[in-house]
Amino acid sequence: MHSEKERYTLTAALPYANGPVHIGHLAGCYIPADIYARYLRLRGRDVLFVCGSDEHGIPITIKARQEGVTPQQVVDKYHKIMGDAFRDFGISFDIYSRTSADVHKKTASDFFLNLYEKGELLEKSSEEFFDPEAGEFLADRYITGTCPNCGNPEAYGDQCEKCGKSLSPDELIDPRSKLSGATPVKKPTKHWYIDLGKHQDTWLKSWIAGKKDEWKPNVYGQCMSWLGEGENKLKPRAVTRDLSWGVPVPEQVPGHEGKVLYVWFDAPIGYISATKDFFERGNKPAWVKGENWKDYWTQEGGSSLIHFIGKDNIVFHCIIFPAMLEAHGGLLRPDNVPANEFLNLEGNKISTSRNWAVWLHEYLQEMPGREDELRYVLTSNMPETKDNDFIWKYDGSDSTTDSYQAKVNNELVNNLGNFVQRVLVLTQKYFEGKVPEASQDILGDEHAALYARIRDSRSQVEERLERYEFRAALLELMKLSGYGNQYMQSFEPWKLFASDPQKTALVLHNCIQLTAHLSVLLAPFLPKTAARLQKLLQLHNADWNTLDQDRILAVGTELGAPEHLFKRVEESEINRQLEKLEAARKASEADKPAPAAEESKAIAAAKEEIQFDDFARMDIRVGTILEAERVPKADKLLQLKVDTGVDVRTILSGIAMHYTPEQVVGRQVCVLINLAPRKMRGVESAGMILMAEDSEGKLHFVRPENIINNGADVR
Ligand code: B3M
Ligand code: ZN
Repeated sequence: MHSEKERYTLTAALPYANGPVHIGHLAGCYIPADIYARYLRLRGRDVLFVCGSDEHGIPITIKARQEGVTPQQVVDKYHKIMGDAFRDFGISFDIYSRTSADVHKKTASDFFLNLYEKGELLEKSSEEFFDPEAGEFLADRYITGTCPNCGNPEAYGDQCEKCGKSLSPDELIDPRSKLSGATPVKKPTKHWYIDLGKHQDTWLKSWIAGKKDEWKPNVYGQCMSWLGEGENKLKPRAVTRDLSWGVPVPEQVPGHEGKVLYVWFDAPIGYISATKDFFERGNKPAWVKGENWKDYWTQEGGSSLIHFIGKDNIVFHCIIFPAMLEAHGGLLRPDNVPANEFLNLEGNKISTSRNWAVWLHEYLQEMPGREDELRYVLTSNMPETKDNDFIWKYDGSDSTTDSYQAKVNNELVNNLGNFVQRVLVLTQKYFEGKVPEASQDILGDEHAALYARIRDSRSQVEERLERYEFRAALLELMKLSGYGNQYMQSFEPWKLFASDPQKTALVLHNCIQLTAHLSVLLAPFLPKTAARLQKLLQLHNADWNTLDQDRILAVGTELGAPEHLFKRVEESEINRQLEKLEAARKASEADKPAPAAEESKAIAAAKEEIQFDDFARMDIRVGTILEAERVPKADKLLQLKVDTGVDVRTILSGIAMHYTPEQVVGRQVCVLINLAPRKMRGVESAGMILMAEDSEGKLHFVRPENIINNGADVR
């Protein structure tokens, strides 16, 4: 999507320091940014990844009033909580700075002065609401009154939270100041504005139009919707406010008294100040090759600027901040802004006020050691192209295959963890834990196929990462792990060893090499797991070039003692999380009407009686779907590779109208394995997956209540 550059300035949105961070923040921008940063570093690119707390703005002062403390105390508290949570989840910022830092105040103030002196700012007077008792101008949020729409007596000057209507303070009936309770009066005041319309005409619109094929469609579309013509052209936008909490308007500017920079003016400059802060601290990691902030922000520095944000911040990063940078002169414009959509939680919008959230600092305490698990679940469900839902529990139903529980148990434990564990155990058992000797010739084509597959997966992962398709990249990697399981299963080294130790050596050798490749490919996504795995493999200082070799580990390398990379998540852990949400739901009155009762269905009459022997002739086993793909020209069929415990086999199943291939991989199912094979569409299908059909004709998998060993008998 972009030309390959050497230098990158990566930013992740500066979170407001008025509360802790939750899973929506993580999935929306911090995880994608971190995956990308880690990937680029592994590739040896010059990367600076910056973030920090956004510590100005009305939400902070409101929080301070609620808690009876100063704004500084509020931001100190949350700056620490957020910074710690990011660190614990392995979000590898090169700096986590803050906008109350001196370096930021100076940078933002100088930035404003630069624009002011260049004549880039318009000065305008307007009438704003003022509290005559407190002697302060009032932000819309500081004015309450009765909603003209629903009669709520506690509506805010910008919105009624009861009926959701957007308001202006003028519309409130009987408006009052939150500071003193006095009736606000209008008072003239002067502010500075950035002339967005001028930028739109001279370069902004054509610049954005040129990003049509490069930026995500949702981002490009939203930008274009702001850039109308005539009446709908961008209007001048105020960049100052009459407040005391914020970066003061510089003293050189006449009329600066009592005025601060608008929070959305100072916050994005925070990315630049964070960069300065980083260089001032002076402990530069090897991947940061530049010498000072200019290398990452000026046009001469030649860096590629990428903003990672959520969709609600698009206009600020794609229109307003670029206009500010342009007005300043000499600075970069963003190359890309891969904004994500929103993550919902259990079917509802994440809400701080209703406590409908999974808070990171709580998760860390309640599910310790499971940071990579959450990273995995959030990445594989990342709201890249549409809003997505986070669900805790796997109840066996279709709608819960993407749940936390299913993802951890069926994908991390059963696929990746299981493969690694088997590789280590068998190497220990047959070859004293050392990478066994491998002679090329015994396996012929099959041997080459494994390495070709590894190379192909690597280039797929790369391609997806370069295009910010993090879900797809992760899926590719998990498919490679599934392939590893299947490869091993097809040779059954635990049986093979007795008759052919040499071939067993080769099979295990190859599985170990595949594991080594996985350990590197995994590193951007699951950094802690990758580090643990590399330690077990004695793989030191691996980077992306390590993947150039087919055989990463030398024969004779001693592997660590087998361990489980992932722990199965227990019912009780999940229930605890659900109970917390239930409590939050009860605490907030905003209850939804109960869903309509299901219609009764026509149930088929019973079939004729049979004897137990008739039933006993059927050999039904529990198996796991390892791979799935659509069958060309057959709408209804999925071609599955299933590990039945007895073997790995191909089964065609008529479920393609109900499930996508991605949805079924990793699932446990029940399989009739002694059904006579049948050829369909030129493929032989050996067995049948058991499904239940509901009243709407939808198919559901029949499967054990808990994940159990493959090959278990169903009777
Ligand atoms: N603090 C809004 C947010 O947290 C804002 C982002 C600033 S990025 C410069 O969604
Ligand atoms: Zn209302």
